[in-house]
Amino acid sequence: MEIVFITTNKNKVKEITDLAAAEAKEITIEHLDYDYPELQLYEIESVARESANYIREKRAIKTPFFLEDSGLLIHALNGFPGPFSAFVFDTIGNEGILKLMADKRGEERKATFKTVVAFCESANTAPRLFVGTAEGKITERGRGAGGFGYDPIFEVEGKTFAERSPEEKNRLSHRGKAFRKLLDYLA
Ligand code: ITT
Repeated sequence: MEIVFITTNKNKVKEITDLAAAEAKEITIEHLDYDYPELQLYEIESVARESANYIREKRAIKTPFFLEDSGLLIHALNGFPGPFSAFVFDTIGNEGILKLMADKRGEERKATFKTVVAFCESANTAPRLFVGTAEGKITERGRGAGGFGYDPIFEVEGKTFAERSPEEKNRLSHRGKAFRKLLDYLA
């Protein structure tokens, strides 16, 4: 089975193709670098669903396809940056987040990384959503050279995602969990 993964983010493509190669040999991921207009909605689920609806209404893209929207939700900041994670990363970046968190200690540094995969079997079927979350905390400073985006400041079980191998990150990550739910559904 061949599925199209729509994203502009090459790091996501690498993680998803690694996962599919390791866990679902019968599935081939075909990457489509299509920059759909991403709506600024207040829930990551809504962003993923409406992006998939936009694409299926265009009817220009082969099915089945999926896309995903991810975001970092910092508990002490009431879920910020959440659905605005891409804009915040491009504007204030990890250094800006660390500054916002400067007076936060212990439990106050808790955060959730979330991925919502939206899968469309055909242009006529509504997107089906698969959610994956990773619970962690915001570090005091960036650590590690792997991964991408917020990985150096997001710590799970003692290490940041940027300090982990790609396999370890995929085992623990929001994206790994959401994508494995899609694989279970397809199986
Ligand atoms: P597409 O929408 O084209 O898929 P994007 O990079 O815009 O690509 P998102 O909106 O889902 O993707 O990402 C929101 C932000 O969160 C963006 O700055 C990413 O770099 C970052 N991000 C997403 N997944 C991440 C991960 O696993 N680890 C660290 N940062 C991540």
